Amino acid sequence: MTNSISAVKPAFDVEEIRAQFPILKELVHGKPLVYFDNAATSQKPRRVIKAESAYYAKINANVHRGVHTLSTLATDAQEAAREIIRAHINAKHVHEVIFTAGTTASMNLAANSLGQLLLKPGDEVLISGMEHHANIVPWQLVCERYGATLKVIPITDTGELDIAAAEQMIDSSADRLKILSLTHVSNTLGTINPVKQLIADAKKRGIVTVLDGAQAVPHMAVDVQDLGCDLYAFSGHKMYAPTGIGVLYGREELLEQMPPWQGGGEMIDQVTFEKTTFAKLPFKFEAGTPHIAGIIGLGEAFRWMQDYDLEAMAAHEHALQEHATKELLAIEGLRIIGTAKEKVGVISFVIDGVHHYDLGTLLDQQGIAVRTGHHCTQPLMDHFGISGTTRASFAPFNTTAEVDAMVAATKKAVKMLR
Ligand code: 7TS
Repeated sequence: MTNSISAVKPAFDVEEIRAQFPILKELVHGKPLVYFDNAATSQKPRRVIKAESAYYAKINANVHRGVHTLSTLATDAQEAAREIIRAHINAKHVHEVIFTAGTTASMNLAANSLGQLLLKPGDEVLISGMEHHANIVPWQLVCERYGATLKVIPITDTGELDIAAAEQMIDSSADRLKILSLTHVSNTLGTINPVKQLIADAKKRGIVTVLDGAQAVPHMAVDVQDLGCDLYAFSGHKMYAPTGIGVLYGREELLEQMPPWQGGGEMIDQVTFEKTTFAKLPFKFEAGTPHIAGIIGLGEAFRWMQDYDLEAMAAHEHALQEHATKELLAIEGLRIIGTAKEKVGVISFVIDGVHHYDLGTLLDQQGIAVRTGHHCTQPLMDHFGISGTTRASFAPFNTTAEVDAMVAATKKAVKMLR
């Protein structure tokens, strides 16, 4: 059977895609915007902006509450979005898709609920040396609360997981290791981690597996059943959807066991002052009024992505990354941070004698938006002995000409700064 995800897609046409992003017509400092900060947040196609505003203009009402028409329409639109997301990530059940405020909120839910369910003094949680702070700090807080220890898989100088060390850590700590939580794709290095293999190893030992998919979902087809993970977190705003909305996917059997994290309306079955019983999945984990407009926008963003061949999009971004790598390396004293074999369209670099902040400021004056700094991966910066990088992160609407503009502007900036 062909569904909207597997159907044949039109050939990849960057100009056709660009035309759908209104912000690309904006000027910055009088120059056409070159937006290379997609890993921080992506731009939004017109369809997503329209879907969000249509909710407010036509069907605004709270969900799962009223019997009135607008509430029913809003509920239907929200739950239709949940089904689109389920199909896109190939979750088995629609109630395995939990709406959160974003990856950070998803990881806090995961850490707090799993901590309460699983951790006791002497237990261990395993992460890696390339994690975003959102996959470090929640575990630190929870480990401290339950007397558990946070362990870290080392990374190599190319910015890849040390797989032998990871396997050894998983194998040797047997009963103590309760949770493995890894980034699927590194936001700073672009590295695509071989998570499937590690998840399989962890599963054999009954270790619960969590993936931070913030940088994966925008760039590749993610199939949670194929990955075999227990939980999978991502943000809408990095995949063409609004800010303030994200997802925590969870395998039904585990979600059933996990205690709720936040309490309030919508997540209950019965409340008395003595005792509360909780709602069924997914509502047990969705306390309070959700970001309904954001959910509808997220559904539309997935629909938008499904109109294209995700592999063609990824190939385009990868080609930009390879072109940028080749051209930037011609600059004397420039070093790429993150040279893994398997990378998405993210390129981080440092230049001798040039501070990333100064470079970012000069690029901005040319209308070029890059991110500078530690990218919320301070331990990773420590590993490389640097304070930050300049990072360009690509989307399907970016072009080779834009990469050339960035390279030319970087060369000019280096002359000024050195
Ligand atoms: N995990 C990864 C891998 C991320 O890249 C980010 C955001 C987060 C978690 C947190 O996502 P949020 O939506 O909850 O904020 N990364 C970045 C970045 O690279 N630049 O700005 C935000």
